[in-house]
Amino acid sequence: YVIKNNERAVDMVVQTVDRILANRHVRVLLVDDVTSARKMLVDMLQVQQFQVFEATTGSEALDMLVKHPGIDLVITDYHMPDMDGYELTRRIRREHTSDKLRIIGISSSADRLLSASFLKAGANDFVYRPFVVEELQCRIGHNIETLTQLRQLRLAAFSDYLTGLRNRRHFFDEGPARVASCLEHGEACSMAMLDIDHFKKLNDTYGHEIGDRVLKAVATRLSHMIEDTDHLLARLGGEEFGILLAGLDSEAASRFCEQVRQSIAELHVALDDTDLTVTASIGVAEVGGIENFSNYLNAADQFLYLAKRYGRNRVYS
Ligand code: GH3
Ligand code: MG
Ligand code: MG
Ligand code: MG
Repeated sequence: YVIKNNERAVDMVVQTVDRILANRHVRVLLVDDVTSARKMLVDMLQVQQFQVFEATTGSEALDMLVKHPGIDLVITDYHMPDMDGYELTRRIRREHTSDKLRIIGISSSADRLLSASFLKAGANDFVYRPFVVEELQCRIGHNIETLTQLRQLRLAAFSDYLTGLRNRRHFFDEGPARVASCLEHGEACSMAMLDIDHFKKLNDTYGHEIGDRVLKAVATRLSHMIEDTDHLLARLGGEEFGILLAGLDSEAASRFCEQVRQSIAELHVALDDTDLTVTASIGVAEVGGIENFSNYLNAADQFLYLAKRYGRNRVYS
């Protein structure tokens, strides 16, 4: 019985230590015009290993958020000389939604309506001074936990489960802005669509599990090839992948895709008794004009169809 209790105590210590270690990645901006009040909170947050940033006014806080884009949590006082805590909260919320940045209001005012006003302005939580340290720590902890969960959900929603690549949703979410940015800067941009050749046959011959392994190997190879570039890669579905080639005109994009094609043809997926190889066909279309994003993908798909028709294992543009 005693041993059991000890185990539980050890578990709790381990959990607390894990949580505090995780805090080292959390950036907190503390906004308060009173130095002593700020100092007390800074000490508390630093003991918990948070990365702490400080601002003495609302405008300084807004500047900080621009300078340090990774801030996760803002803790702001209500009474401040240039702009009050509500106004700061409202202004932060114009740029930062609550799934990306949490805000906790704090005040020593006796006005009991303050908390509702803060929450209405967009704060996630509010605490009156003098506060119980443990309560504030819990509220901070819950806000960080919510943020982490939202991030995990967002990541899962935009990732392909099998390959770990970005998925179709991400491609369509992110792609149009990338195209627009290329065109704005007077750069070219191309769309490539890649499809593994005779994949159904591979599945039929070796089974779905081996098929999955091949898909993962192709995905890994593709993501290595676009590493350190501005290209956007996603698994669009099945054995089809999309690559938005930022800055590349049709000719340069075709050259790049030719390297991709060769690299996939050189891939060996080890089975028990043999090595498996695959080939892929790629359609490439330069993007431009006022067409919408799915039209670009359709254009690439039409070239892909021709690449298949002319014998597969080739790039067609
Ligand atoms: P083509 O050369 O013309 O592209 O022929 P194909 O056989 O590759 O094309 P088809 O579209 O007929 O077949 C695609 C196959 O991909 C059918 C489907 O079973 C398989 N597939 C789709 N998603 C997955 C997956 O997640 N895992 C596995 N193992 N197979 C998948
Ligand atoms: Mg104040
Ligand atoms: Mg296909
Ligand atoms: Mg195919």
